[in-house]
Amino acid sequence: MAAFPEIEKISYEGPESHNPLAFRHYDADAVIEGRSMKEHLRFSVVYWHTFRGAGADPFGPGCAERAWQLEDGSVDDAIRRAEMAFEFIEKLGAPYYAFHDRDIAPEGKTLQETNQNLDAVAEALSQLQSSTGIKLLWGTANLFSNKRYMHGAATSPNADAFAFAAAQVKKALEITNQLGGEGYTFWGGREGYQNLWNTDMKRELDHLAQLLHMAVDYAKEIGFEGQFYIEPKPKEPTKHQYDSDAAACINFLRAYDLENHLKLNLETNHATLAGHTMMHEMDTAGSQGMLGSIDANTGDELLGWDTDQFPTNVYLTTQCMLMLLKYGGFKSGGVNFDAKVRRESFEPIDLFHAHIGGMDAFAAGLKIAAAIRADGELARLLSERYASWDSGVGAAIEKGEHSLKTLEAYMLEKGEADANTSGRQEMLENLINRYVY
Ligand code: XLS
Ligand code: NI
Ligand code: NI
Repeated sequence: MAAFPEIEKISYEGPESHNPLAFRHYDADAVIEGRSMKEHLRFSVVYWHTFRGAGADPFGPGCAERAWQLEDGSVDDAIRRAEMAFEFIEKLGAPYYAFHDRDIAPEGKTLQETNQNLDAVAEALSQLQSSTGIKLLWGTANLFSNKRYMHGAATSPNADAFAFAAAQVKKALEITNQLGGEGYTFWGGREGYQNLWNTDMKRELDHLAQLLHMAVDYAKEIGFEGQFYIEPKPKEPTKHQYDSDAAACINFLRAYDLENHLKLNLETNHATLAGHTMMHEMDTAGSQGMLGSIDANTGDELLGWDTDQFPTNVYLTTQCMLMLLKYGGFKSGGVNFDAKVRRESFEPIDLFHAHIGGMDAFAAGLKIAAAIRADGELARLLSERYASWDSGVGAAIEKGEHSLKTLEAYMLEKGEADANTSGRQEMLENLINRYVY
């Protein structure tokens, strides 16, 4: 059964188009900085929001109309849903998708039954992947919905919750590997705390690192060569999530000898919940060689939680693409729409509008970022600002030729530091707007 019989494949019609079901900027094969838009952006559709979400919020259940929600919870239902999911992704023209184990297949009465369900749906997904050419960007395990994880999974005080999580990660890795997944993500779920009186933070962090090491070891064992990611988020569901932002994650990975095995999967709304911009998070990760993938969405300035809205702000996507290009583009990750339509957008077609808008906003951001780079003015002004480091005392400090003593001698002789120059923030913001509109 087709879920979207009235929708044709979405095509590129150019910036002048008024067709809401066409791309105005995303021209998959157009080449920018030597790569096609498709290769730069590596768009991915998420199973959880798009094919499992129904728009529930804390005040009411979901009211979305979804052909694939008429379900009895059987494996057959899950397979029908998978077929509809692939119809959607194919018509949209996104090359990738991403899932949690529990998104794709129902839990059985036992772990064994659950794993069999996963095997059956994975078989169907594998066929759908080969008939459509759509690929798996990354897989992950849902270690937060089931009540056994109420206190966390890897960081639970209950060792059996850890053991169950380990079993789940093992199976999710096998399925991801079987489906040729290009990555595997760890988002902390309930790994954090609500109250320090009942929490042994150090012990919990040690356990989290142990689970990640087990995953790295098992990946080697089964020949999984995809990239592992850790996804920072500062709060929700716990008051304090351990993987709170890019800097905290990088510190954690280094402290536990994991920095060569995981990169970061950064999400816009998580960055803003942490009090950062996405640009900041991408620069933090990129400058440390840890920029892996991005979960593309946005928050609402007036709402304080993870609303996971689709990104439509071209200023934001320009910043993301500037950072991505600065660090050489994706090696394994992609622009993964970890985003959901709002509760009031309950019709199936809204899923197309949402994704088309997100893809176009990123494609426009890519074009603008490439234009900024080609022009070179921003880069020139930036290097000018640091010119004092290119020669004289600055260059010598950078080469390691100075100490506190020699710098004291230098300053005693010179008497006062050279005058500062203006930061020119307004001028630079105006400069960026020149390319944006
Ligand atoms: C939740 C996270 C989640 C991860 C995958 O806030 O963004 O969706 O991306 O577990
Ligand atoms: Ni996410
Ligand atoms: Ni999120």
